[in-house]
Amino acid sequence: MTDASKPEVLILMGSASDHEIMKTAKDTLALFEVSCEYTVASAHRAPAKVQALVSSAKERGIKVIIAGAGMAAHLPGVIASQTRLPVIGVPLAASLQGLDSLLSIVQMPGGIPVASVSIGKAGAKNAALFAIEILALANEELDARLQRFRKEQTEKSLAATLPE
Ligand code: RP5
Repeated sequence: MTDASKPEVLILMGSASDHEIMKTAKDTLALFEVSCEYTVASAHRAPAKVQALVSSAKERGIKVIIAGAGMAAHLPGVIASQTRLPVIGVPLAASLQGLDSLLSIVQMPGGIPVASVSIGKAGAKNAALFAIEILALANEELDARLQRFRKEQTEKSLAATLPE
C-alpha cells in the first residue's frame, strides 16, 4: 500500500517501556499496509536524537508524527515545536493512571498544536487511524480501506450477542 522503503508515518516514544502500548499504533498501521519508522527518542534523555529525527522528517517523506509518552509527557510538544507536520500525542499510563500525561499533551499553550488521543492502547490505535485518515486525504486506495474498516466495525457491532 505505501512504499516500505519510504515510510510516511514516524512513531516515537519516550522510553522502551512505552513499546508494549505503542506497538498497537504500529500494528494498526500495518493492518492498512502503511509503513512507519518506529523508535525510542526521549525528549529529556536524548534530545539530540529527537531533533535529528524530527528536523529531517519532512525531507524523508514523513507526513504525520505519532508520539507516545508518559508522566511529564513533553515529547509531543517538543516535537511539534520543531516541525509543521501534524503531531498526534498518545498519553501513556506510566503513573497517575495516565492523567498526568493526558494533561501534559492536551494542554498545549496556543500557537503550537498537538492533537491528543485517549490514554493507552485505545489512544495508540486511534492515533494510527487518525494518521491514516490524514494520509487518506491524498490516497484513494487508503480511503477505500478505511471505508471497509468502518463498515466491518459497524457490522461486528450490530452482530454482537450478549450472554443470557
Ligand atoms: C516518559 O517517562 C516515557 O515516555 C515513559 O512513559 C515514562 C517512564 O520512562 P521509564 O522510566 O520507564 O524509562 O519519558
